[in-house]
Amino acid sequence: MAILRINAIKCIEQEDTWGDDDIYIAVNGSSVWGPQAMDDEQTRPVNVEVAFNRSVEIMLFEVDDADPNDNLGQKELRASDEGEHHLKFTEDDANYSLWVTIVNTKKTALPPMLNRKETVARADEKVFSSKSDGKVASVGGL
Ligand SMILES: [Ca+2]
Ligand SMILES: [Ca+2]
Ligand SMILES: [Ca+2]
Repeated sequence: MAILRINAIKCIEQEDTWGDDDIYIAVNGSSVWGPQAMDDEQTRPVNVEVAFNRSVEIMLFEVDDADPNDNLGQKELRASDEGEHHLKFTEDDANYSLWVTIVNTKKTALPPMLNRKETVARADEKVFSSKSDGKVASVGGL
């Protein structure tokens, strides 16, 4: 399993001609943030986390009353895409940036101390086995 962490959103250029955009973020088909008013050059913290399995789809929408909501684009990330990503949403002549982080929970499931102990134990094993190999070799040499 992995976690998608949506850190922040920035509007470089909004979609609506008049007034602020009303932006919401959908992950795997469900709205997870917004709608929030966004103006040109405005950045907002998002701080939303969504758990997923193999892949995750992120979509950005701009809410309109009179006509259907505008789809500003969609991005897909996989559980293996660990780390930070800068996603661009530029459909409908809009320009938005999203900063997200993918965390693979399989690799971070063990506490750091436990990981360190395991590494030390493996290193000791190597030293021991190479020593015994040496003994066997010297015995064989005699
Ligand atoms: Ca619109
Ligand atoms: Ca609108
Ligand atoms: Ca529209």
